[in-house]
Amino acid sequence: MTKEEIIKPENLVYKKPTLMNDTPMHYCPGCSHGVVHKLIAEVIEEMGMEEKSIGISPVGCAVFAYNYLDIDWQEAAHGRAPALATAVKRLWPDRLVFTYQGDGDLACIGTAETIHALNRGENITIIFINNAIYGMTGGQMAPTTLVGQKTATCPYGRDVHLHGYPLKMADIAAGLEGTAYVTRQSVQSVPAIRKAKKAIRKAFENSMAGKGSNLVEIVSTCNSGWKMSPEKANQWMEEHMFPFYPLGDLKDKNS
Ligand SMILES: Cc1ncc(C[n+]2csc(CCOP(=O)(O)OP(=O)(O)O)c2C)c(N)n1
Ligand code: SF4
Repeated sequence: MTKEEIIKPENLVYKKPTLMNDTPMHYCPGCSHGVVHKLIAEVIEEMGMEEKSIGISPVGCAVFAYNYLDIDWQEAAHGRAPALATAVKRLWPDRLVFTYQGDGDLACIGTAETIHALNRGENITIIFINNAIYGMTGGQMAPTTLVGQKTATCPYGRDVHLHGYPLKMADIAAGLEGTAYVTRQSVQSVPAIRKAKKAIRKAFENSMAGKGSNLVEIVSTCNSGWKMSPEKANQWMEEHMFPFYPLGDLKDKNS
């Protein structure tokens, strides 16, 4: 195939979303965050919402999400993204408003904000990156750390007698009256990435249609925090995370 044929639109198999700018990402190679950013950018473009999307960025490794996607952003204090998203969506009901949060941000310091925003049925989407650890601060135990999983603050593994059980936030969300769509996805393979993208699209469409709150959990890796190579981290996630956090839709009010 000649170069001219390769760049024909009908032969194009990969294109960087125009919403993703050229700022080099600070994420570790192999991290799930970059893949999810790309999916969000693609969905916003496909929905034609480039000028009407507002992301609420967290505290955690994704704190700089606003540097990579050329949409409007508001930075929230640690854990408060769903409260801020509530205000933004109520002020601008015609905007696509989503939060982007890690498990420390969403399921620890921000548990109350998350549960109450979802329960109120705010027309927002929460993108929840569950990598079972505090990535940014050096790999401490998170509420979602698996039983037996070793972290900087539980070097002998999470012990239920000392630390309690991992929180299944999507299961909690699915039981709340205000949620329209709750799903658990992953991005470690091409089929998984495609499914995750469809889930993000459905959640964003629900938000715009005023159907209630949407939670898209992405079971993810933190290869640096887990002290594994990216490949080993994906394998570990499939073997250990997926049995405890099974993938698929937990709730879809429209189906
Ligand atoms: C009020 C407050 N408490 C604690 C911190 C320290 N802190 C920064 S990021 C973080 C946890 C991040 O973990 P997570 O949300 O899982 O995101 P990840 O880095 O893994 O993507 C903590 C505790 C802070 N910045 N502000
Ligand atoms: S520390 Fe973990 S979550 Fe943070 S960028 Fe690196 S791999 Fe990703």
